[in-house]
Amino acid sequence: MLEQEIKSMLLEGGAIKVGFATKETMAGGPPGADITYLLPEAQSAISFYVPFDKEMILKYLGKEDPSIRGIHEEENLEIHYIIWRAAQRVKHWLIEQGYKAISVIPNNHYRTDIPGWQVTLPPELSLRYLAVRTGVASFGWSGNVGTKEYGTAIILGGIVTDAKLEPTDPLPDSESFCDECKICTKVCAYQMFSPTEETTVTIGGNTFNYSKRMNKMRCFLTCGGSNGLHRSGKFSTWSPGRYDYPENDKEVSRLMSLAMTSQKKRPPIKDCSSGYQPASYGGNSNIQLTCANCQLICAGNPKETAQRYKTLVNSGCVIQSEDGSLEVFPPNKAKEVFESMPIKTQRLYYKDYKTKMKK
Ligand code: B12
Ligand code: SF4
Ligand code: SF4
Repeated sequence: MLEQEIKSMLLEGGAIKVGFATKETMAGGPPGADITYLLPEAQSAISFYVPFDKEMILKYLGKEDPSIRGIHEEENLEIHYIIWRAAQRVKHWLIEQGYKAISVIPNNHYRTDIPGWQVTLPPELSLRYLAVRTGVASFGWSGNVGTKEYGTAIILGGIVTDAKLEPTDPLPDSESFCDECKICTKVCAYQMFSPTEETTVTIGGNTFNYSKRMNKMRCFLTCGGSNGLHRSGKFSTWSPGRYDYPENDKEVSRLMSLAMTSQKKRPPIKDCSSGYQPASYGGNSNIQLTCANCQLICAGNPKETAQRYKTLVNSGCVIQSEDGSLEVFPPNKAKEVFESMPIKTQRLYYKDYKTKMKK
């Protein structure tokens, strides 16, 4: 059976769970659910995931040591390679069997044919929609998908093919890991997703809910590394940026041009990993991972999630030294160290963009 062969290959390649969708089970959803965008002849799609290491998550959230950021980044990139290699193996095998197949590039790849794609970030195929419709995972409030075993700390893979595969069902509500504790909303420095408002999508006759995206550029600013300080001032991501919280879309836009320009003038973060260059931006932009808090905070069970939250809020704030290396201090000490830096250096990480806007 095709499905069995595919499943075995993916599990052997590092996947934990595998599911299947068809054109029919993905029908009627948002454009991101269209499996024929990547392959017009597509009849089916395959979903799978690979989890993060649980011990590393605690070290990363707790900023146990400045070297952890680089180690996490390398783990993240390695998981993406595992996914890509597993997907490519299945793709090649399907082609050898006489089918057409395409592997979904797992991240940072958008539909650049859509005007304004740089802000709306439309996926070629939404791996989250595919995962929830196939029952590989279910939606968490954050919009990340996950399972009771791993929470949302999983990375997704996918393949589309013209082979006709038997679809699998979405997980029943009783199997959902998300109890809507909303801890994920408390750890996003710039509140990319709403703590109260919901988005509902219907895919293949099934309805799925997750939080409304407020403005994706809020994540771009924080997860992209321009800003790190949480609006509470009590902890930061791994980014040394310290900009005030943008209250509205206008402030987000202003901060986008200002903070991203300053970020380019900072030394690259100096640790064991130098980041990566996503193809959608023509390889001109180097990303070093500094956040993923909303994804990594959720362990899939309330006890471990609470432990991760406590670890993160007590993890301190990051400051960058002149040579690019990062140091971690308690929040008040970090402020003191920052304010003792030359004004020229401070301006790489903070500017009063709000007062300037009002004038
Ligand atoms: C675009 C994108 C982003 C964007 C926007 C995220 C979003 N929309 O929620 C940004 C840069 C902000 C982002 C951030 C992150 N991402 Co990201 N990202 C993606 C990407 C490419 C697509 C996301 C997606 O499914 N969008 C569709 C839906 C979910 O978004 P939506 O805005 O609600 O869609 C609405 C409309 O836009 C419209 N719509 C939907 N699709 C389309 C398509 C078109 C063409 C149009 C016009 C409209 C449209 O309909 C929806 C309902 O109104 C995927 C890779 C992939 N190919 O799937 C990774 C992915 C979702 N990212 C991932 C991760 C891990 C992250 C981060 C944690 C960052 C990090 N350090 O890794 C954060 C998490 C933020 C969060 N809480 O959601 C993982 C998530 C894993 C998981 N467990 O869920 C993915 C699946 C990558 C992977 N291979 O695992 N991401
Ligand atoms: S932290 Fe996890 S369980 Fe809690 S609301 Fe967010 S996604 Fe759901
Ligand atoms: S990755 Fe970080 S900045 Fe982006 S939505 Fe999640 S918590 Fe917010």
